[in-house]
Amino acid sequence: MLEHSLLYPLNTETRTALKLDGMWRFALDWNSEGDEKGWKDHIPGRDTIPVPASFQDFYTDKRIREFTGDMWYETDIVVPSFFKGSSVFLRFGAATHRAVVYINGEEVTRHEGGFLPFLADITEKARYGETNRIVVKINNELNETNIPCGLTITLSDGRKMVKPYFDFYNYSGLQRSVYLLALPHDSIEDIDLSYSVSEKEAAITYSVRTRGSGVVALSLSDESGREVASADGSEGVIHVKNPHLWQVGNGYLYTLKAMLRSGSELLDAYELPIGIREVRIDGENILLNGSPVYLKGFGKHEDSDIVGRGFNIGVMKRDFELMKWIGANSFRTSHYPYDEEIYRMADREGVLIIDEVPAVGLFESLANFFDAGTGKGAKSFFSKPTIPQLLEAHMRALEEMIVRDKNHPSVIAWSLLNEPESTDPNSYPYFKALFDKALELDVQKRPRTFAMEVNSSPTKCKCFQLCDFIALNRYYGWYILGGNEIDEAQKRFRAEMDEWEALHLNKPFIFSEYGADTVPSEHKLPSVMWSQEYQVEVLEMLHSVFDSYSFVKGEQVWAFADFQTTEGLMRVNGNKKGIFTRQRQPKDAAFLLRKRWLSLPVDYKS
Ligand code: BDP
Repeated sequence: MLEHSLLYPLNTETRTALKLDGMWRFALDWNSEGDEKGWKDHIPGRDTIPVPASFQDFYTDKRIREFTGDMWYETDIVVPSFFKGSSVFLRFGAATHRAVVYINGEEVTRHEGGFLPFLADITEKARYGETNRIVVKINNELNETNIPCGLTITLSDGRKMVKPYFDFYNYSGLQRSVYLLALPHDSIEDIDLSYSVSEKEAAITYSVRTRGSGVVALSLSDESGREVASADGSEGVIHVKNPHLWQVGNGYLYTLKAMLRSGSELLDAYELPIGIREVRIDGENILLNGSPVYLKGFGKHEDSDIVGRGFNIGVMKRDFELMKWIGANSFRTSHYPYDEEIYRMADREGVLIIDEVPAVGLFESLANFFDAGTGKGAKSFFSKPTIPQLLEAHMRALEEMIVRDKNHPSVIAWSLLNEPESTDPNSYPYFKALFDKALELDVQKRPRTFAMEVNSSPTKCKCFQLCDFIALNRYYGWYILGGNEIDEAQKRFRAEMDEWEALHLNKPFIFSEYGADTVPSEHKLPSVMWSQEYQVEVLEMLHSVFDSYSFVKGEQVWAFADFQTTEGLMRVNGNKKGIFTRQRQPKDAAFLLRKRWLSLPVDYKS
């Protein structure tokens, strides 16, 4: 069990959540001297930087943008005197990739993993009614003992540099909000919910974990604020007559208020927006409330101009508007769990999420996205001596993700890895441990999968049997037989699909990635690779293949928008497979997808 509660920070009758976002002091530790020189007490220099944001894209000096190593953040906060008597925490939405937190020069916590929240308990160390100095040391190096995987090399001038085994820029820093929290000592720590629904009645099985003393009471209200059910005790079942179900495109939310009481005294109160819905796989179908759904949507990134991977509330809103416009109903949080606000928005909008743990780059290659397709990178990744340590970090991230995200109705499935070397004979035990863990942790028993690259074929992949549904990343017409060979690509693709069909897996398949790089300025008739015309042609070809196989139950094109990657021969200032530009304007392919997706029924192929 995780040390602290990961409930989303809220203000309630009993809780205070203060956002500490804004300009923080900032220093890069070029000579790795911060520890020795006591930067935990005060960092040098006068530079300031926004939180939340990636640090990289503000600066005009390339050495700063590419900085690899320790970076230090500092801010001074007054901890209100009325917080005394509460349990007081700092809550970091994410610190990429690892952090050590100090208050008034004393270490309060450290955390490994750059995409999930963690808390620092400062109850004992905070000075109430006085100014407190918060210093955070963040390190953004990549290695093979933490996810995502990569290398950190040292250049001849002594500077460090990352070599990601993955295709997105190593944005880092305090990329999500930081909160100061005051919680009651007797408090609600976690809530688990599972649903069984019919049109007439829903049964919500609940369990509330608490800290300290008190008795639990629950109240459920509908969107108009009317109480529809209540319950007492930390475990039980709530029945709702004629429930308003949470549906695709119609994210109806009830509010579950959990209270902890001692006699007439309210010790703690927490409000959780919940959607009453059931997700299940039945044969080749993905069922939501018993009805089949065909997934239409995207693989995405948290990525935008200037703030990089920093949470950007305006970009979030625009992305959801574009998803509605184009007729999408789903996305995968490739290749890491996103900011919590994004799930809350998906809950309200009725958008389905495949939630992915940051396990990318489990395939040794300096350009995983390319070598993976050719098989060149296959070096028996799962036989490395670092594997036990990596698995530990992976399992912990998986636990943090499930604990954080399990109550979002939008989350319908877990993706446990992206494009790992699942052809390695040693991969199976590693995968099995993850699949078992996800099932054990999630009371809703959501379907599990991993996104498979092209080597993970029916004959070579050692792990696909573990998946509840199969998620394929396929680049026929791009990495495989592009341009004038597009017809060959189609034949090769159909041959692969025939092989999958012959296995009679009786499981749904989705395409979790497919697409082609497209530079928005390029137009050419007849088409050439990289032009807008070619992107449209590739998508049309691939869709015709999807449409020929009844067990294909979803398509999530790569990618929603163009995004930043490490520079290199394969990338034109980033990955250009976006259906939208990085500024969120449509390429021609967006109109093709809009036409297709608005006309495909939700239960297409059922
Ligand atoms: C896949 C990866 C994704 C890449 C994409 C690509 O899962 O991260 O960005 O291919 O090559 O290999 O565009």
